[in-house]
Amino acid sequence: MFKRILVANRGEIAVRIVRAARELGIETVVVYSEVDRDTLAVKLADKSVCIGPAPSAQSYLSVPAIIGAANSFGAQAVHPGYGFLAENAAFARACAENNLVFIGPSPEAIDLMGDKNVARETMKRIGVPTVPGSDGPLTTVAEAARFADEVGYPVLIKASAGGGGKGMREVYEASQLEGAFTAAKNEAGAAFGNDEVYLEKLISRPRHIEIQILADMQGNAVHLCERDCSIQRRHQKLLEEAPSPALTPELRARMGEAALLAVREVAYTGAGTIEFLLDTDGSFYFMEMNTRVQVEHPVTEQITAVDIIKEQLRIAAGEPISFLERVPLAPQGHAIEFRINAEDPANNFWPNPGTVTGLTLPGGPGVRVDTHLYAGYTVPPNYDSLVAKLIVWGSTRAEAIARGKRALGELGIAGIKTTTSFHQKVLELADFVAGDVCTDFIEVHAGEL
Ligand code: MV4
Repeated sequence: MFKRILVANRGEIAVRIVRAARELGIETVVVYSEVDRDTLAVKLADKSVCIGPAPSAQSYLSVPAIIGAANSFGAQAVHPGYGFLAENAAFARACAENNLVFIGPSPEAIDLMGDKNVARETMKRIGVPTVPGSDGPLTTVAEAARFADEVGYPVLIKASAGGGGKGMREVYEASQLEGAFTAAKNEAGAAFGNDEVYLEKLISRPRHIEIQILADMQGNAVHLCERDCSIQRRHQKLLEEAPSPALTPELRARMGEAALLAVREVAYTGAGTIEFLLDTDGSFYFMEMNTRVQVEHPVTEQITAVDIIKEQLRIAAGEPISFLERVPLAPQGHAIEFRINAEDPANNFWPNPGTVTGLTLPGGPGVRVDTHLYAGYTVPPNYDSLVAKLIVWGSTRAEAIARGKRALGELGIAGIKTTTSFHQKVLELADFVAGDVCTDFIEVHAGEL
């Protein structure tokens, strides 16, 4: 096992990684930018080093600064967390070239899954269900029109370098196709430096169901059930739950097996997530694969009693998955995560950084708070607005909802506006309580939220 690792991230995930490492007897070095000098991760880590000014490009995205810090502090490995360099194959390669273990999959796996069209074609080839659409990238409007006629409108034009909703265009009839095709290519070219696009039939009112997987270097690959992440706003997840109210044990087994097919095909190691679209008729289709630990990993931890970050550290150090005797895992109870962002829901979720003048955290049975906040901490304006994750667990979904209402009521973050009140409203909606949720939930219920 590693003696010392470098944590190349900030905020709640940096705290989460420091905690998991400490419990495994691993020392941590946390890097920070000048505005993050007083963050909780810096206080909790064994060592810390300032790697640059606030702008991410000069700090958390600076490969030389991070590699340099890891080498000068004698770290054996680097944990990238999520965001920043977590899915950057060049960074993974730079770590390897500097004798540092990148805590994540191979650069090849990152590159393969980073190209959404190559990922889709790979899944098609190995028999993972994919949405009917084009065979590879679209080069001309005529080709796009042919595939659109073949699968039937409405269709979705997607950017190969996209993901997370960027560079997508919905097309409802043939007359719109040329304009949408050209716009999607221009947007993708401008945003990613790669204007390649492909086409899929539009699945209307899907659920976003993602399967968590872990794979070690001994060839063991397991899935840890699903998360339902359908409640999103502008492709930003707000609330996630596990298991999904829409899955039966049979559907869970089929989606889990599909996810493991993908894992084996790319010789994946570490923690990963395969995202699916679940149609209202129970059909599911591959959407994307994320080659990082995700923000919402705690809901999976709560229903499987697996510490995903510790498993990542064990796998990266060459150890096998530690809970194989418990596989296959069945969900135990129900968990819901509420993303608490420093944003003002009354002002179009506009960021609301500032000093936390008072902090009251909820507790009691089935309540977990993953946060880097403390009373007196100042939330900087420079980074993502996530400041806390409130995760509740209940023996049933109804108990988890009741506990969520109770815990959200206890959560007190004075000095900044947060999304707490938004979540309290969601829990009051009959459609949510009934589990009747799909990706248009926020739009459909905008008037009540
Ligand atoms: C889709 C889709 C409907 N049909 N693909 C959104 C970002 C990226 N994960 C792919 N996404 C979608 N792909 C087909 N063929 C609908 C979405 C989508 C979505 C998916 C999951 C969660 C929220 C979403 C919000 C808007 C669109």
